[in-house]
Amino acid sequence: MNDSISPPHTPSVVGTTLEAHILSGQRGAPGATGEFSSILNAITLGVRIIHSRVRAAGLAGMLGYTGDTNVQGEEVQKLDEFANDVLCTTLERCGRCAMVASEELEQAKVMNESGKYIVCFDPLDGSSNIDVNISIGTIFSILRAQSAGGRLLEGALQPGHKIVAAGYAVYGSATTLTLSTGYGVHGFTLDPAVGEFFLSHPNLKCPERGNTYSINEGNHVRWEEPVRKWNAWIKSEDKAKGLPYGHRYVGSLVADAHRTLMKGGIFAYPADKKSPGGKLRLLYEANPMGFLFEQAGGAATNGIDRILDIEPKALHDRTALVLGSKQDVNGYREFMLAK
Ligand code: P6P
Repeated sequence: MNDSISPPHTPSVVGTTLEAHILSGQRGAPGATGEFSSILNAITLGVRIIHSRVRAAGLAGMLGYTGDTNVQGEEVQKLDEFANDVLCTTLERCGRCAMVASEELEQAKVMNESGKYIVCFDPLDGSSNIDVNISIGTIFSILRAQSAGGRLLEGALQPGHKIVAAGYAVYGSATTLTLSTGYGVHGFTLDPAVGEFFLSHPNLKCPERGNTYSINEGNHVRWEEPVRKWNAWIKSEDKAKGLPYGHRYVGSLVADAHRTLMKGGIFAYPADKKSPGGKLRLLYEANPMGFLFEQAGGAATNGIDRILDIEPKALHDRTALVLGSKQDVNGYREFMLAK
């Protein structure tokens, strides 16, 4: 794909749609068959359908629990199920998707064995916030399907550095889509009157350093000593070092990550006594966010190691996750390595 993913910005009565942005990346890509664009369009159609249902959830009686539980052992809210079904359907119908892996599916789902791409997604992240009208979202990543003779040689269990595209939607005061296809990060905002995403934040960059930290302080008693020392440091008074940082925590990864990407600072969900392997999912949350933060000039680790280098062992692996400005993520890492 060419370097300038977005067409040159010329003032126009019509903004740059997501489709035009994707196609501009497509144009000039050697051997581009449009499969990639078709997959991205299937995902964004799914996001627009989920958007409409999330907006009307209160009226549509979609709030509340189905009474089922997902592979994570969490009660599945109706909207989780709906969002998962929508994305599986739009990706199956586009006919170009080899396989999907979802936080809501115990196993990966083979779709079109001749497809070139695999899509991993968390269909509705932050679902515990649905009933209280706090921002929730959809997180996805796209990997290449290595297949020979129609058999998928390599499934979704690929390290994050193999991701070719990733993004997340935030269903908040506006519905936004933050996307990277490997050439920087670009933000789109849905115009609900038109049903189109328009480029609103080209070339998003995560500041080198921020002044906000985001962590669930309610887990303090469960943290290991290095995390507690970092936490005490970031709240200490030291004007010369720009301390203390302000604290923000929504409890919805897409919201906390989006704010951190836009304004800088650090988000951390460390492993703790309750979640010794970490709480967040490697394939559906950490990897796509790690790809996006690195594309925006930020960093993503498990506290010490680069998230995108972690070799997944199983579809529902969990991990500690630290996202944010390079300086802030490196500062956290120094506490984790200190003897
Ligand atoms: P806690 C939401 O359930 C989620 O998976 C992420 O979106 C969010 O960052 C995290 O869990 C919040 O977890 O334990 O702070 O409520």
